Amino acid sequence: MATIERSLVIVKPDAVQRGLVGEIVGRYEKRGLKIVAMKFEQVSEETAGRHYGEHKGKPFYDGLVSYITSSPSVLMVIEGPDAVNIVRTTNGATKPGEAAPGTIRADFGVTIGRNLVHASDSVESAAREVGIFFGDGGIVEWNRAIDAWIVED
Ligand code: IDP
Ligand code: MG
Repeated sequence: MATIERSLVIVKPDAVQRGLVGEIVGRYEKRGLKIVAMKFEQVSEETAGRHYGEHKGKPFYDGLVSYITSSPSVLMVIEGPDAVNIVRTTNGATKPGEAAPGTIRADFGVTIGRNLVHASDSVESAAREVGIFFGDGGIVEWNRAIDAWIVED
């Protein structure tokens, strides 16, 4: 059986402003992933700088920080077998124009600068990003009654 992983997911400000929170969160739930943390918050510049530290110095960095801090986001930790890869394939390619139909970024987006969602790109990034947003707690360990119908033993 695949390893259980966690991914830090952000439903970004454009998705919140457009009223797509339910639609987007529902896609992760329906795929079979499990929510273990969730909060609604306007990300500060300091937190955005830590989260997107790998992009500092890139031409799009300032725009990225002002986008992510411009309005509230939904921050989540999502858990499941291969969760890092499964969340990223649910989100689709970074550029909506290159994202496969049926993915969040293809179905709701047209431009890279408003691509609706973030997800960790590796187990190591997930650990770092979960620490940034949920280092003070907020992760709930819980048993989901239908798990046996989603994940085999
Ligand atoms: P990812 O979100 O698919 O992991 P990254 O390359 O890590 O993609 O970039 C982080 C975020 O930075 C993207 O989701 C997007 O919001 C933004 N971004 C990346 N490249 C560009 C760009 O060329 N123009 C504007 N925004 C960009
Ligand atoms: Mg990334």
